[in-house]
Formats: sequence, structure tokens, C-alpha cells
Amino acid sequence: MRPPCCEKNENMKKLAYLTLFLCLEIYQPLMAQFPGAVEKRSSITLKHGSHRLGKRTDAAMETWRNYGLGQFIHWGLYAIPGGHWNGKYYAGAAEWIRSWEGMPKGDYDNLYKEFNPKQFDAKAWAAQAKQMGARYVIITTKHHDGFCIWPSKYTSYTIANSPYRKDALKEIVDAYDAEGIDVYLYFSIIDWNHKGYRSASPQTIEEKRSYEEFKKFTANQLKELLVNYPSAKGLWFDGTWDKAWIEQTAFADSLETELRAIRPGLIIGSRFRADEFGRRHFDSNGDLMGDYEQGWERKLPNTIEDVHGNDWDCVMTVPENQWGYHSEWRGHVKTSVELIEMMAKSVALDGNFVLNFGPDGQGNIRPEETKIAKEIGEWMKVNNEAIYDCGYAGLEKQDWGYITKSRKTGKYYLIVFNLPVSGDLRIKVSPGSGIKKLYDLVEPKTVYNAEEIHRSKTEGNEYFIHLKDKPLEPKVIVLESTEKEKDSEVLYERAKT
Ligand code: FHN
Repeated sequence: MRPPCCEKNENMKKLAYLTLFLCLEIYQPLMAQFPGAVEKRSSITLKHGSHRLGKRTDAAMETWRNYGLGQFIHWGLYAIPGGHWNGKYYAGAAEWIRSWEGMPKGDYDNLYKEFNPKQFDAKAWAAQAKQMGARYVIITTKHHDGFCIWPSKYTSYTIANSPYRKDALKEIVDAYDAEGIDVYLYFSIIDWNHKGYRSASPQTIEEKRSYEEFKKFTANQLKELLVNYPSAKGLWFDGTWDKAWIEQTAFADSLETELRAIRPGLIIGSRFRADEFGRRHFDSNGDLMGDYEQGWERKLPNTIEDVHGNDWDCVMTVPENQWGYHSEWRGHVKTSVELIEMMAKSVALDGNFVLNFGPDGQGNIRPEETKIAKEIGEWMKVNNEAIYDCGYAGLEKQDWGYITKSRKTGKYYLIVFNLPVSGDLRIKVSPGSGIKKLYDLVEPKTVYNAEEIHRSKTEGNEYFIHLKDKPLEPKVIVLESTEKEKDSEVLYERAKT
């Protein structure tokens, strides 16, 4: 006879096996039926989580979504040392030089006395951005060093106290507005110049008191920016990863509400605040916090699944990791073709691509960046239709490049970067639809032979487009598709699978 405790253990084991069996039997076929199905997310009641599920559909956000290409500008005191100080080369990001070991903090903090960019011409910057094809700009109003390029009344560490004296931010906003380029204000929550700022959680009464002052200061500056620059369309936040800031859940949430009330339609990304469990970008239920995902910095998603149906932007540097001006770029410097490819990939995956520029201490945009802007601009001049107002096409990704689709006309754009040795571009259209017309975007007279293409059609709704010559630059082919064919054909297609 077995002791009762062993019997109990046996029963427990049986129950566990039965549960596992039932799970595998029921759950697996269910998941196989819905391959895209995500396991059920938790649904914690959150006070400071996401305030909206799904994409924003208002006009301001529609405009944002359709930009395609933007420009980022990092410009501040760090442009003066440009990655060097007292003959020493600092390899790290130039805009962080104040914090690099060996850099005398006092020297840096006095640089504002030298900030006098004699060659700064906001109109020339804006004209160059326009020529490149940028439809929005994100400008650093204040980076981590705390120096403000607008005359903030809440600190003396501003451009008003530099020899330049004038409001550079206003000059920039006015110049970009005049070119029809929407302006977004970059703002760093990290502020190395403010006494109350700290990265670790405040502990003592004094630390807590001064951090409260810092919070008030931050709120005042943000409201000041929105009031002083009423045409700005949004705020681009940075430096929000500190523990001290993450803990300010309720404060940041209510500040965001206040900022949105000041400027209806204001666009804020996912980098501003954390939920009550300290989760950033996505709250504890996995929902996006903010109007678009702001986590794609110097990297791109690979598949449409990676962006979870959200809006997003990618911010990219030309060299490896330099945002502010560094007089000596080392390592790989991206070419315009590489950057065009990143832009095409971003748009094909429903995002915007934002290219960074770091003007020098005199206000000049460096020649390498000017060259790249010019080359991208030349490509955009003739191919912008494949980028502007476009997004994910819903078609299978192909190795030769990227496919975008106009949200306005429904046309598809095949952006070719790597022509296969066969010279054939494979394209798989949606079930039930076909190809009405195919032609080169640049030379619309080059229409591809419809009959030939139709003859190439496979059972899997794939077509093969033969290109005689290898394109010398990223080439765009426009595909106009037929409306969905008769229902019976669609059903037939489906029945075969
Ligand atoms: O630390 C900054 C960095 O200097 C730069 O401003 C980038 C731009 O997205 N953001 C921070 C790092 O995430």
C-alpha cells in the first residue's frame, strides 16, 4: 500500500500532465490558425499609461505621418570645441564632451562667453533642407549641457548672454516656416547646468526640494517654448532615462496634458514619460505612450512586425555616433546612397527618416553634410513621389529593395537597390489584384511590356519584371495595380491555399 502523501503527489503529477496536454492540444492549433495572433497582453489598470490605443487620426498627425524625410539639427556650445579641447581629441559624441573624462567642466561652462556664430544664416540652413527634400526639422533648443539657444527667462545660461545675443531659435523657426518646413523642438530633460537636476533618485530633504525646483523649471521652459514659438508642431524629448525623471510619473503625465492643452494637435513621441511601473515608450500593457514610437535611434526595424502597427521615426547620424559638430570624423561615414536606402526602408515600414546635421561653432554646415544633402536632394527631386505621402505597401518584401505605397493615390513604388544577376525583379501582388501599368518614375515613357509581364505570372501571384540595364542609382518603378478582380477569382485564389 502506498502512503497517502505519495498518492497525492501522483495525482498532482497527473493533473499537471493533463493541463499541459490540454494546453498543447487546444492552444497550439488555435495559434496555428491565427499565425499573426499575439498572446494576450496583460491588462493592468494604469493611471499613467497610454492614453490612446491605436494611431492618432487627426490632420496634424496625418501630416506628420506623410513627411517621409526630416532633418535633425544638433547645435549648441559643444560645436565650439568640436570634439577637441586643449589639443586633446575626444572620441565620444561631441555634444557630450562636457562629461568626458579629462574635459575641464569649468572651461565648458564658460564657452557661452564665446558663442558668436558669425556665419550663422538660418535662411541658408532652411534652403538647404528644402533642397534636400526635408518636410520637417527637429532643432535642439537645449541639449544635456543646459545651454538654451532661445532667451529663456528661467535661466541665465542662454544665448541672450552670449556675444551673439540674438534669439537663434526664432531665426531658425522663421526661416524654416518660410520654406514650408514644419518645426519640432528638441528638448533635453537632462540639464547639467541646473542645480536641482540629478540623475539618481533624490534622497535627502534638500535633494528633494531642489529636484522639485528643477521640475518647475522644466515645466516653465516647455510652456515658454510653446508660447514663444507658436508655429512649432511638436516636442521631441530626450534625456528621459534617468531614475529621478522616471519616478515623476504623475508630474510628467499632467505636464504632458498641460502642454497638449496649450497647443492642440501637438505631437509628442514616446520618450517623454514613464508609467507608474517605470516602463518607458510602451506601458506595462505594451501600449505605446505618446503619438509615435521614438526608439529608433541610429537603427531601423527589419520587418513590419517590429513596429507593431505604430507610427515611428528613425533619427540617423551621418558618421557613426556624432550628433553635434565634431571636427574629426573617424570610422565609417555613410554615403548618400546608404542614407537614401535607409529612408526608403523607413517609409516602406511606415516610418519617417530624419537625418542629422551638426553645424560648427560659426554656424556653418560642414562640407560633407552639404554634399550629402545635395545628393539626397537630387534624388528626391525626381523620386519624391515614392517617399512623400507613402507608407507600408502590404506586399511581400523583396531582396532587390523596398516597396512603398501612396496613401493618396494607391500607386506602388518599387525602389530598386540591388538588381539580381538575372535582371529580374520578382513582385508578388495581393491576391485578386493584378498589374495595370508599370513604368519608370523618372522616365514615364519607359513602360514595361504588360503582355510579357503577364506571361511571367506564377500561381502564387508573382510577376517578373526584366530590367535590361543595371541602374546606376536607386531606381523607382511605378506599379499601378488593377482593382481587386472579381470575387469569384479571389475565392478561387484562396481555395488553392
Ligand atoms: O544623448 C543624446 C545624444 O547626444 C543625441 O542627442 C541623441 C539624438 O537622438 N539622443 C541622445 C541619446 O539617445
